[in-house]
Amino acid sequence: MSTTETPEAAGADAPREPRHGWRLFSIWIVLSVVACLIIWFVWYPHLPPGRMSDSAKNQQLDIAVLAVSAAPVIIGVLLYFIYAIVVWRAKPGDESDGPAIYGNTKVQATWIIGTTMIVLWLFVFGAVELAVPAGAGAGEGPSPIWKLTGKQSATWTPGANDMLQVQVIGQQWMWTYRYPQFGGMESTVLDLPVNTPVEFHVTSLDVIHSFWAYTLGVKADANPDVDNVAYTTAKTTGGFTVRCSELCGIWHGAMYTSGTVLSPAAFQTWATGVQTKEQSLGVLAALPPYALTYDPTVIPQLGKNVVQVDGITGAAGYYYNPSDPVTP
Ligand SMILES: [Cu+2]
Repeated sequence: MSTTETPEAAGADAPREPRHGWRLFSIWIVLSVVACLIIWFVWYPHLPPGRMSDSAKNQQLDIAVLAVSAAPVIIGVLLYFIYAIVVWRAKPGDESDGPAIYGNTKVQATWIIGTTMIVLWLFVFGAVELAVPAGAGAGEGPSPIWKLTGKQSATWTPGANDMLQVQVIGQQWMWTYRYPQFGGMESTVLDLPVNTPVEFHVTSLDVIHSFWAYTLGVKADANPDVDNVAYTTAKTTGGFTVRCSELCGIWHGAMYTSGTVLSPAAFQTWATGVQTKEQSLGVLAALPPYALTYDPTVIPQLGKNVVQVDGITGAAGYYYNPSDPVTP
């Protein structure tokens, strides 16, 4: 406006102010719909952690749903920002203040209702997605609230819907997997049967680690003296990697192992094969009895050897008392 005009005159002459709210809303709804469609149909199938297990599949769904929930919010913020810069930019030489804004009931109500709905939606969706898929592949501690359905059994046979129990033992800097249903045999690879409910019992022998079989969508803290339970059901066969996800010392980055999801029959062949081999080599007899946690400093076999080899007790980090009963 020129300096000679009064604001009233300018208002009378100027074209009617466009309906910014409706403009913004129309652009926002179009962009949001397009973004959500792209997220859902193009991005979602490629999102981590993939669909190798039921828990992985659920996590992929969660990420996709959260992305679809967040996109309209992000678009709304950026759109308003860009619109304000372009449309409401101050004219060159205009040093005046903008009109003062006082309480706007519409804006306030929209803000409170909108944010409340978003928070409630995230709460409900998050709670359901944690509870329904049996803890969503996360460690639930020694007594899980959300249990995966499956039959508890001392042995495991294919097709019987037996829950497979696998103990995951972390130590600096390796993972060991112990299968109590196969004589307590130990393996450095994590083989699992497909379409079988698996109950992981995660623990550690020394410092804190974290068992992260990321394409299986499983992540559970491995703490000494703690039995941390996590569930999953692998849905497709193939290889996967396990990493440690808790800084646990200088070789933390090298603390990873591999695993394979096999057909139930192939898994049984593998597991019984390892069991037989470890039995004949005397490995099973040398291992401590299967337990939910271990204190490596008081494993009798270990202590006994130290005593025999070194002729000492209470040294080298072991406090095994040689008069304690030894049950190999
Ligand atoms: Cu570690």
